[in-house]
Amino acid sequence: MLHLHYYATPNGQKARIMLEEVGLSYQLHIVDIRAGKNLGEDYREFAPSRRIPTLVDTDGPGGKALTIIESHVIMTYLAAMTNSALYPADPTVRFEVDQWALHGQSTFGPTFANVTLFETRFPEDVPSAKKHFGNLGRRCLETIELHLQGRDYFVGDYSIADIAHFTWVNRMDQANITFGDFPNVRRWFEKIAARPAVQKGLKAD
Ligand SMILES: N[C@@H](CCC(=O)N[C@@H](CS)C(=O)NCC(=O)O)C(=O)O
Repeated sequence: MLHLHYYATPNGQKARIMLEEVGLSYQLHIVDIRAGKNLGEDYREFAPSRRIPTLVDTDGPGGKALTIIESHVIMTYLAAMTNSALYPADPTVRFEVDQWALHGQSTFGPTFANVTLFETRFPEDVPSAKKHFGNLGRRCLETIELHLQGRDYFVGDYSIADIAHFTWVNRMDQANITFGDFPNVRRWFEKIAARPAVQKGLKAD
């Protein structure tokens, strides 16, 4: 049985969207990070980073329970379980998917997390941080706007590289950024947002 420890944030939603896309059944455990429920010893016992998402497969490889942190690894684990085309097996294509998936995970996502913090979360107004991260956020959007020119998805067909960016673009309003200058990003976003699995994977409960 798969257990997803989850809260409806961009990283949590990536794992849940992937579960919905591959069609495996799972039990959802809401970890209210706003109330610090992730910081208790009971959660640390199996989630060393004390963050969400965490996936527990009670029937992991060799019949042993396996715990996985990091949304990228959760997505690739689920793809491996199901031979999913969302993480293509062809080494060249996989290299490209990894490249863009990690751009989403380690460049785009953390930048947008910072833009959101300074734009709409922190009570203090810190103009220099807003300017710095706002510029970085726009650069990230310019990167994907150019890449998506003439493409439906990041690499060939829909893949985990798209999911890795989608959940952050979905929260762009919280970063006070609009689609205005980014028509390719809007077109790509709307196509993915229409997927039933994505709509289920974004849910809060
Ligand atoms: N790189 C990790 C990031 C996980 C992460 O930062 N999760 C956030 C929510 S989006 C969290 O649990 N924050 C609560 C905390 O750090 O206390 C992943 O992709 O899974």
